[in-house]
Parts: sequence; C-alpha cells; structure tokens
Amino acid sequence: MIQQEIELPKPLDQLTATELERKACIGKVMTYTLKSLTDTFVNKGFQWLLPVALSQSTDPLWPDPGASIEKRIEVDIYGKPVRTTASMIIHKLVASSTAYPKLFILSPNIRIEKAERAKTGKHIYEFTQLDFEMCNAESKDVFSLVEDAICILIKDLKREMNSELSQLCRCESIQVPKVPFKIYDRAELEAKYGLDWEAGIAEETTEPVWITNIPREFYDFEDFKTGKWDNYDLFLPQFGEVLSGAKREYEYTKILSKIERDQVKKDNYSLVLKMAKDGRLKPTAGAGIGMERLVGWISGVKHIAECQPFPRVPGSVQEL
Ligand code: ASN
Repeated sequence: MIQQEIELPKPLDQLTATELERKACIGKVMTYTLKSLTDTFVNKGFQWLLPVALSQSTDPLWPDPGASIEKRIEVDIYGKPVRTTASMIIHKLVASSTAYPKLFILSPNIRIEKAERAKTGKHIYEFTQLDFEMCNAESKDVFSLVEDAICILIKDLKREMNSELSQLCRCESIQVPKVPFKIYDRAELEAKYGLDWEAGIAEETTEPVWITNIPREFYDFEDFKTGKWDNYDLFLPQFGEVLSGAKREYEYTKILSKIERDQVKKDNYSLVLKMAKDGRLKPTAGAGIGMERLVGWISGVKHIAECQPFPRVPGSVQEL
C-alpha cells in the first residue's frame, strides 16, 4: 500500500485554537465510546478489573509477524525482574479461570514500536486495550458479543454524538454495520492479495470483517491436526485491525510444546504452566479492542495518536 504522508500529532501546548477544538471533539467521542462499551460489558455480566503495570509475566508478543518491538522494558523491584505490561493476556487467562469468569480491563499496554512506524498512523508506543476474556467460551461467542457491542455503540453515537460526528465529517461514513460480520480465512486473503493482505482487505471491505487463522503467540488455540489457528482479528473498512483475540490453549502439553517451539522463555510463564498442569486453566476465549484505533476510525483521524491527550508517536518522546 502507498503510505500517505501524514503530519504527526502534536502535544496539547502546540495546538492552534482550531486544532484544540478538533482534539476536544475526538475526546468527546472517546468518552462516549468508553461509556458505551463499558456499559455493554457490565450489562452482559462482565466484571471490570483494574489493570497492572508491572509483572514478571507479560505478553511475549512473539512470534507475531505484526509485532515490531524495538525494546522490551525490564526493571528490578524488590530484587526481582519485572516487565511493563505488553498486554494482560496472561493475567486474563488466570483471572477468568479462577475468580472472574467474565472479565474486562481497560489495560494500558506499552510496546516500544520501532521509530519507523511513526507514520503508519496505526502505531503508538503506549495504547489502551479494552481487553476481555470469557470462561468456557468459543470464538463464535466473542464474535456475537463484539458485533453487538459495536452496533450498540454506533447506533448510540449517531444519536448522542451527532454534532461531534458532523464536525469530524463522519456522519455519512460511520453507519451501523450489518450483522453477522463476514468471516475470512487469512490463508484465503493471502492467496488473493499476497503478503500485504491486511491492506488489501482493509481497502476493499465496506463493512467490518473477521479474519481467522492467523499464526501467532502460544496462547492462541492451534489445531495441531489441521494446522489451523482458532483466532481472529477484526478489521474495519478503510482502516484495518482494531481487535485481536482467540480461543485459548489450556492444555499443559500443548502450551509447553508451543513455548518451546517459539523459544519463548519458559521461566516467565511458570504460573500459567503450573495451572495448566494441575488442570486449573480453563478453556476461555477473548480479545482486546484497541481504543485509540476504534475511536480513530470513528473520528476519521490520519494518526491514532490524535485520540490521545498525550500522543505516544513511535520515535518521539515529549515532556508529557
Ligand atoms: N488482547 C489480545 C488478546 O486478547 C492479546 C494482545 O493484545 N496481544 O488476544
């Protein structure tokens, strides 16, 4: 895809009066989006967990061809190494297998993306996921939950945020999608569009679509017989990926063999391995919605850091 030349979002103190107005407008869309989605999850019986920032175990983000992490942050506290949260996937597996069968978290994720990703418009080095997990659930349960949450959100936004959407010139482009969303297999898309299938489908589709069967981290379910992955991304038209998730692995031997295959450090995952070995890890499914991406799509931004009060553009560090 031809990368459009985009201006990088500036910090608050450098914005003109008009730019501040636009910023405030996007801020209102963010507020309403957070309200609508958290209401939907609470109404559907999910418990709202608070996030953590430092843990021994975090998302390995490996092997994922989409990941481009320049640096992994590790510090010592109380004589032990901890990492900043890359995603709360491991916490979700443990929490939804024990005290919180249906949970969600507004989780700040730190991923120090390579500086050359500054102008993709889709990457920021700190972002927030609405990360959720359900015990004894499958992919189809996640699909219908997310489709419902997005339709409620867009319907309500069009009613309650009409003036903001019109200020952002998004009244026409944002419509309540048709359900169920179409499902595509990544292998099919690769055959059609080649390796740049992500850009291909994002440009072509006029409705949100699910993409399944994407090879990635050990915690997503992989059928060893067929080689297919029971996982998914949600792609938005003219935008791209806004959510990723999966049905999860919960069997000890599979998790162990995948960790070893991927050459991921086993010591960082000893708790989840022990729980799986003891039969205490349950079959769950879930996903995480990138909040800046979702609101960025709704608002029609060129760069998702426009949705952040304090932009986290790869390669640049500001005072705030
Ligand atoms: N939140 C994602 C999931 O639920 C994981 C990630 O962000 N890497 O699968």
